[in-house]
Amino acid sequence: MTRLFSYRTKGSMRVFAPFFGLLSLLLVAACTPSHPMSTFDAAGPVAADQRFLFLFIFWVAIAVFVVVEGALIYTVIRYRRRRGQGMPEQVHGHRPLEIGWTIAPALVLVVIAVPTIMVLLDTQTTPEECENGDTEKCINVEVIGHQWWWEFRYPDNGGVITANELHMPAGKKVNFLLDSSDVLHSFWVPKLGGKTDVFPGGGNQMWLEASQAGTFQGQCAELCGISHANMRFMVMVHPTPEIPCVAGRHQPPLVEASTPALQNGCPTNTFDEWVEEQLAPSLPVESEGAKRGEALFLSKGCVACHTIRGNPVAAGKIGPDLTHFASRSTLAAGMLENNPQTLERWLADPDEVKPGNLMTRDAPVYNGELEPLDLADIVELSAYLGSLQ
Ligand code: HEC
Ligand SMILES: [Cu+2]
Repeated sequence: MTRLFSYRTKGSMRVFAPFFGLLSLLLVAACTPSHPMSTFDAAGPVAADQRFLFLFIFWVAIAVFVVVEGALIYTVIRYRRRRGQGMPEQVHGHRPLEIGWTIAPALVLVVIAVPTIMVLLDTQTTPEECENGDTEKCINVEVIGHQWWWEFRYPDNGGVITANELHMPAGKKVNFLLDSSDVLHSFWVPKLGGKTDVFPGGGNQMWLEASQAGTFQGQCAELCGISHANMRFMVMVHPTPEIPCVAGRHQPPLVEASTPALQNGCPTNTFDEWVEEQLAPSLPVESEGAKRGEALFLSKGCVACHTIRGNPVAAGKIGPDLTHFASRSTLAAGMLENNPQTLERWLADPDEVKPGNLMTRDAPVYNGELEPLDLADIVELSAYLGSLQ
């Protein structure tokens, strides 16, 4: 008897083991402690409204499922064929039922439509404060998608231009004017709100507000070419007196170490201080190595694509603005933490970091039109760019 029992258990285990394995794999996949891309971890009113809509519709759908499946199962059992039964009565049409199952789904749709339209109207239109130019309550930021990096311009803040790091104050609305320099992209910061397409020619708009200070991860959400998956960005939400940094809440998604600008994943200065720093011209270059790097930046063709304000020759618009490059925490649209080692790695072979990037394709030192950079060039260029605080 015991033998038979244990034999049986083994047999059924053999059948079920793969299912249990798969189930536990799925469960383990749910354990992401930092979940930087989770739309359920809403950190602002837009994300919270959208999460509410998702959950609301989810539960309405569950209710519909239970009622429909319940009716189905009840009918199948109650009216099943019984022994000795002849052909059941044949009927055609049933007006009250038909009216019922037309009105009921329409009501369900109305119940879903009302909150959906309310949230849509609220999140898809430019907030009044932004249209009035009330910069105490709302700032405008122009977002320009490029293959495969992001440009951010701050017309309400003296015209600051940065790349790959979006800065915003906590607790204030930020209205985004979306434009693309090449193909379709999509602007997405999962914890702050849903994605919006970015068209060449512009025209799309969305707003977000962060109710926590800290760092959030953004990502292009529209397949835009070979390095689409590497088109990320960081959102730095600066603390305010009302919304200070909360220690330990944020795990910086892309930056491991703390930098002077970032402690425990939270910006150390206020948004206005950051703007002031960005508006200031870069400090004059001091060390010999950095000076040689500055000369290389001109002679190696970098100036054709990169702007460094204060340097009249460096006014290129094709690549990211590098004016205060050293103040940025990440490099190459969130691919690497920004430090001298990673910068040298990027300059030695950008394609190794970011396959297909347009700097490798078009910059003369990488595409063979000019002598490639040697190790000394790379170290000096890195010293120069690293001095652009
Ligand atoms: C043909 C235009 C072009 C030239 C010339 C060029 N770059 Fe770039 N550069 C780019 C583009 C485009 C990117 C963005 C790449 C990406 O992230 O996909 C970039 C990115 C960078 C970045 C990273 C910026 C950031 O914010 O992440 C640095 C640093 C940089 N380039 C330095 C240089 C240096 C130094 C030279 C000269 C040796 C140079 N570039 C020449 C187009 C160019
Ligand atoms: Cu993309």
